[in-house]
Amino acid sequence: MVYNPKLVEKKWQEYWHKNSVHEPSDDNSLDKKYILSMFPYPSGRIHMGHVRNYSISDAIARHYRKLDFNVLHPIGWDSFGMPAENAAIKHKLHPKKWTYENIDYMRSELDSLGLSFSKKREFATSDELYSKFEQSFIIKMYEEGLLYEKNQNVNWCESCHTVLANEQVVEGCCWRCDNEIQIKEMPGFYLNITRYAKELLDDLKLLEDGWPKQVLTMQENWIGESEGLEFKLKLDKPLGDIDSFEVFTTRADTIYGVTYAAVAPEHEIVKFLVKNSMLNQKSIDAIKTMQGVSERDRGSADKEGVALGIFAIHPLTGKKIPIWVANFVLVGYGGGAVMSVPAHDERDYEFAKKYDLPIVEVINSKNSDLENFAFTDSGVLVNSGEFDGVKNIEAKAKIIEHFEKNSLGKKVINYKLRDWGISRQRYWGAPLPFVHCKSCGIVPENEENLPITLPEDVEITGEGNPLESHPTWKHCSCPKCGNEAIRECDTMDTFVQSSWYFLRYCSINDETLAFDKDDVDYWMSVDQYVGGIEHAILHLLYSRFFTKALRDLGFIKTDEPFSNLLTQGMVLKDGSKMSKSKGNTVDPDLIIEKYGADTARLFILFAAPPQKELEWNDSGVDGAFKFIRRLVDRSTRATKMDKLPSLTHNTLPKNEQFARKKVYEALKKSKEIYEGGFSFNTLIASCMEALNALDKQENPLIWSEGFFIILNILEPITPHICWELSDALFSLANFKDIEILKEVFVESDVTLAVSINGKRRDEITISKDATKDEILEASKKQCAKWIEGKEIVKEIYVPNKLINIVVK
Ligand code: ANZ
Ligand code: ZN
Repeated sequence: MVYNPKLVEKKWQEYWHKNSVHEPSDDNSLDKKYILSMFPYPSGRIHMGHVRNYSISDAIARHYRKLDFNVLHPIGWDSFGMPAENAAIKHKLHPKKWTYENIDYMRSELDSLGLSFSKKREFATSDELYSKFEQSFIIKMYEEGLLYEKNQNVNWCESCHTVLANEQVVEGCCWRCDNEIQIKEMPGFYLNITRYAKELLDDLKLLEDGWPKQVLTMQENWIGESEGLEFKLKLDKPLGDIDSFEVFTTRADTIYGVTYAAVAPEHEIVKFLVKNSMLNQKSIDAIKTMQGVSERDRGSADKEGVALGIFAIHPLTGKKIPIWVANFVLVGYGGGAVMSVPAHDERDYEFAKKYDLPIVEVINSKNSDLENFAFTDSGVLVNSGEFDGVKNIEAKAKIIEHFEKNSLGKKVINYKLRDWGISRQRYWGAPLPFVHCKSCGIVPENEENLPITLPEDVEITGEGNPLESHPTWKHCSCPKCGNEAIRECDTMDTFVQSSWYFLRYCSINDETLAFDKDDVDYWMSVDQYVGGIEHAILHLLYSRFFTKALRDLGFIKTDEPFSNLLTQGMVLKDGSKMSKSKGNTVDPDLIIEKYGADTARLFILFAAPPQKELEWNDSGVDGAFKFIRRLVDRSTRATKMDKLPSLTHNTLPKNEQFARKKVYEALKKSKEIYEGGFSFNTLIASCMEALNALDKQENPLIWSEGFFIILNILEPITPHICWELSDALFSLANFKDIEILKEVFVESDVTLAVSINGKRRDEITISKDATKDEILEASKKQCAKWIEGKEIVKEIYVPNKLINIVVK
């Protein structure tokens, strides 16, 4: 039999498609599994990372179908985003045309891999229908105060005329034109993700068993909860209406060590001083420079500051402390100001040394060396009034209590998480469904006008927002008062679309509803999500937020979208990540053309555990192909039958028992790996061992059974050839759960070590049922040459272990 993957694969892909083999049932009483891989961005062609991602999720989906679950394994396209506009600029292609042509091409590539997607549910997020539902959610969120508009500092590229995401700023410059970015205050829409900070953090516990520890930790740190004291520092002389400012400290125990206060460059006090000409030009310039640095870069920059010439009153000692502006104080955290304790905080210490500010020790330790370092460990309080002598951990609680009792401040919990800015000055995105009216302000569009669609006649130059410069698009009438109004020209961040696509899959492309409530109830949450670790914070956090928000708006009941998460490792070649820019990519199409999809899938799943990096290896691909060819070749040695042959294990010859054991070991593994770890590589290795053991067998029944089971195990991995061979040998009766035969694993013989005078000489293998006398007899026979001519003094037998014969 020759192996011709092209013929076989095309045949079965057509068969699956024609017979809707992979479409889930709409019977919502069946046990379900929702298996999802992160949907692709239609960049043009699939790459090996896609092959890996979808081979993993496909194997899992096929496995659960075999166990009779109702399986949903959908696919769609994350199709809004900047590359489409860049293609428009570079190749003069319309983003829409570029995107949908890419989708068509990539769909055919995915088809050629034989992936068992539930295709009736496919959609692209740039479809107008998808925007319609998304815009309606966004309006509901706006009405609930979950979405709001505000002015905030953003990264701005003057030459590209657009806001950039933090990820698009490379060393302070625009990733596209290399122009230095500016920090600019601009209006934008923000989703109130911080309202969910606590729940997002607490619910990570629900994911402990299903998500990689690393991802949980990254989310925990990103949300960044910290408990501390919030209080007001009074100014010694008020500045207009400002008579105090708020600070937040996690170290209330160090309060007596405060020697100065520091505010953010954007703080209202600074604004007041500038506005009222209370600072000299040099100070103003220095503050401007600080403001021009992005928050992320401020953390690593040298400590910079300016004395403001004003003072605050220490809340416990009543002493005057100078107020500085410092570059490391962030405006959006706590009150945007800090009480500075140089003796016990590294940043404050560095700053105090630089500007010659006093350093007062309040936590005592033999190990401290305040001449050279801040002391940040624990100890006992000194110079701290009534709290002297108290251990600092206890003092923290006591001082907070003191503040609360005297109404000076309160215990609070702060989060690092910021609200999610979703406005993008881009064309190829979902329009934000709002208008700006002179008399009514921001007004959401009427539901019946949705979707607000993009105009197709645009000129995309890379300069400015094409929606802004379109001659007519933005002019509209106010949904509230009917007067002339201007449409919001920003579009939504594409992460908004990927925050709920998994809900849309639950119903089949409904024209009137985003999704059916009952369907979502049935399918959610996703039982197994598969995707790259690079989404650990962005997409995986946004989706958790969106799910909770939609739940609270009454659309769904789900608390967490993804019960289990597998983060697949990268595909490398020559030690570095496969990427176009490095020129080390391997084109999946060429591999499929040369070897077939089954080989590509087998190699990808065999080369490494799915969570680990995978090094591309041409000879490994060749090896995978040869294994399949061998499988095809050996299939002739099995007898055609439509169920497992019945064999009586303990009457079979030893070698046949051994071969059966290898086959059933692989079967056992095939059940175990899906329960945890997904180590396809070890499963495939077990199949290879089983085939090796079968190779030495003559009995066609042993072959039939072995083949029946191996094809069953490999179907999720190399589906085409397994369907082909199964069809020929077993009439497709094969792909269901197979019971593990226990008797195959029962050992009928034991092996025992035999010693003479305590020295190990040999071993015997004997039936488990042998008596002590039979065992001793066999031992003496086997070790005759050490016993001959000697007198046996003693015979020792330790059951299941050893025999010792003492001679003289
Ligand atoms: C005094 C102090 C003494 C502090 C000490 C630390 C050690 P988390 O919440 O863990 O990040 N802080 C407060 N608001 C800030 C802001 N807007 N920008 C920059 N830093 C700010 O840490 C909170 C600590 O970071 C606070 O506790 C404050 O410094 C500083 F020995 O107050 B601490
Ligand atoms: Zn109006």
